[in-house]
Amino acid sequence: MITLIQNATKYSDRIAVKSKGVSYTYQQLLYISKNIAIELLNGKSNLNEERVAFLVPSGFDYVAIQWAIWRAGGIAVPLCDKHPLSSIKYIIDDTKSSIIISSSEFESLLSPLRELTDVRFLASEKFSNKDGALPDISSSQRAMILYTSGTTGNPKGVVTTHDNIEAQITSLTSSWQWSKNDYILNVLPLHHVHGIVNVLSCALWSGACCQFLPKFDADEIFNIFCKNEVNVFMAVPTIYYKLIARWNELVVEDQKKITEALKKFRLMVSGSAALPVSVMKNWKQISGHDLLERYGMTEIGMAISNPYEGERKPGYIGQALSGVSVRLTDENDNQIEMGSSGEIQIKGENVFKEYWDNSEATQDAFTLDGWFKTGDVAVFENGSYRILGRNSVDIIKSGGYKISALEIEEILRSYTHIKDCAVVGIADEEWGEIIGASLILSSNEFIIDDLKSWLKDKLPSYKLPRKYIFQEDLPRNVMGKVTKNELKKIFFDN
Ligand code: MCA
Ligand code: AMP
Repeated sequence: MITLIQNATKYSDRIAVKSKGVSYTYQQLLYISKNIAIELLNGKSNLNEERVAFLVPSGFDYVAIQWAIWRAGGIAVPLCDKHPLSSIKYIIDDTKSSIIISSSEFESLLSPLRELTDVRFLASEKFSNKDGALPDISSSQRAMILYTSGTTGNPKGVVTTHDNIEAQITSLTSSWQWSKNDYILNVLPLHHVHGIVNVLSCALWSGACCQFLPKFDADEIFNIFCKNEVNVFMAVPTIYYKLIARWNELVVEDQKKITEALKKFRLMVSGSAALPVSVMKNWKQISGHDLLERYGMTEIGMAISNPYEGERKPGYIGQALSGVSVRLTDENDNQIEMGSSGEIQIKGENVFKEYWDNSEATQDAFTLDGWFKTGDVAVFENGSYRILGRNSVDIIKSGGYKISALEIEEILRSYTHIKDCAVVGIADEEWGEIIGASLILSSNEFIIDDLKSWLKDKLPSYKLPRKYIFQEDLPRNVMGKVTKNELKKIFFDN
């Protein structure tokens, strides 16, 4: 049984979702998702974990399709509308999706995929009312695959079961005191845990309302806030940075109106990347709120959080969430002494089941006694965890997105005039990090604008390098390995 969906029957007349100015009740969500589920089943009694990829804008259709896939026994594979076709095709091939659902605006983007045999293509606008029975779904069944960048090779599919997702939801709804009277604005992309679990699913679990804004727009967000309906907001630090910058540009009268609305909020959360202390302070001045910073990862949902009640310490991520076990370890996976720094390792029902079709990566991700190795390094001091960095310089966090330097390097090296390259994250106030690429050219016919337009078909906008330098050779150690920390300094000085 999928408790999230079962729960909805308790709230039938309440508003579940608002999108494009239309309100949908829980009853409508249940009715429409059932119709779609029956269409997906197409005469079968259960999809039995078939993968269903879907590309629709964030809004009611997204939620109805996600629930329909779950109700039909499928695994939901949300695609990202910012991805070029090559990234989308990679996910569809990797998951061996048997059904692709898309809305009309993505029809032409996806049209080259129509040559794939054994895949049913469905248009999200064309679902009709159908009668039929839905299968019983076991909560241990696989529910979702989200793609995440790693330190090796291509992005990996993170598989969570309904039990995993439920554990992630209940830990947050209890810790942050969600209730049916809450109303959240969802401005986050819906192919990551932050937007899917922390915002959408926690709201629907609680009988609350989730309003969608498909494209980030600071003015539009402030307009919605000033209607005094929204009382919970969650975003990445870059979004708070952008909201602060926009607020500072407004006339005093508009600033006051926004501040008055924000002061009435119940909760404002920041996560997915380190929250700069300056952003926390500036937002407090504007909104009166101490942002609640928490720490999570695609593989584990949320693990550590500042308290809902009690002091939210700037620069700290807080304490273990309920139901989540956290420890810090040395390089041999031994728990370290209090006050020393070590890798964050996690255990609990919240932790994912496996990397899709990649048992080797799954095995490598866990210790022998079953702890998930996050790769993040932290220290526990004065009752709170503080993140110090990551084990790998090859992981970049930009705008809240996790990006693999190696993935970008591999693509750059396949460009005609590039002999070698190295990619690093460069510290940036607004984006957390921006992507820097050092290029070693193999010919003087290289034109940077040609490279930039070539890359647009290969990478989503958030993975594009923003700074380029050109070198005769990359900085290397005696073993010949590129010294990325040195390269970071070179970018910094340029
Ligand atoms: C876009 N631009 C950038 C970047 N992205 N510049 C530098 N670095 C970047 N990463 C530039 C574009 O080129 C463009 O420039 C301008 O910014 C606007 O681009 P656009 O694509 O329209 O960006 P946006 O819509 O304003 O997006 C910014 C954003 C977005 C809203 C902060 O990045 C976002 O939604 N981030 C959230 C990601 C997220 O949810 N992560 C959670 C995953 P020009 O105007 O010059 O052309 S982590 C997770 O789920 C775990 C579990 C967790 O802990 O939460
Ligand atoms: P993702 O794999 O996209 O889910 O990103 C997870 C990563 O985001 C974590 O491994 C951390 O490196 C980073 N992260 C998430 N929340 C925070 C936070 N509050 N402070 C610092 N880093 C964070």
